[in-house]
Amino acid sequence: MLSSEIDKLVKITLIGYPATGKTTLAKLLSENEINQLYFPTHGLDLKTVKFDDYILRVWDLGGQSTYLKTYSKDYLLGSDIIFVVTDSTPRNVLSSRDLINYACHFVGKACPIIAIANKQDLVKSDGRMDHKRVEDILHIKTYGLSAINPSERMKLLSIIKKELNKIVIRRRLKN
Ligand SMILES: Nc1nc2c(ncn2[C@@H]2O[C@H](COP(=O)(O)OP(=O)(O)O)[C@@H](O)[C@H]2O)c(=O)[nH]1
Ligand SMILES: [Mg+2]
Repeated sequence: MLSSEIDKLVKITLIGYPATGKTTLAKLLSENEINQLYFPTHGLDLKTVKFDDYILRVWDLGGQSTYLKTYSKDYLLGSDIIFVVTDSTPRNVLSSRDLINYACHFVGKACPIIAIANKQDLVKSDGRMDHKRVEDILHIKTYGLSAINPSERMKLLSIIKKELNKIVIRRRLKN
């Protein structure tokens, strides 16, 4: 691989408890059709997505916390963006704080950790929190999303795009 191609390779890492929507989010980025059946991810699922002239490598680890504890070093290190995915229920949002602290401990300031308050389509029907409330609790930048809705793909890409410029600057400063 040419060094100019490596410059354009971006590692996006998804973490979050089971069934929060990580795999759906990865599919939203990489596919047009989204299957709403729930198949728990075992081990690691890697997806590659071309965006502008970047190659996004999306790492979707099985949500079982044992996986994260076992593989966190290989999994989290070298990430350019870490998305912490929550299902926006109060309980899950509160638990996700531990994951954020854990990820922070590993990557420090080297990589942005961004929360996705997923399943926003259910906010009105079952008392889930909107993204602002989630952000107040998590104290990191939080975006609301409904990963099952294919029309949200552009929103997700624009979230990523905002970070891509910063990634390029961070890499230049490092070299
Ligand atoms: N209503 C709703 N369901 C969602 C959303 N995102 C994911 N799901 C559903 O939640 C379940 C778990 O999703 P999945 O992506 O497999 O979760 P993962 O374990 O974090 O990878 C599936 O049935 C998805 O269809 C969303 O934005 N809204
Ligand atoms: Mg999964």
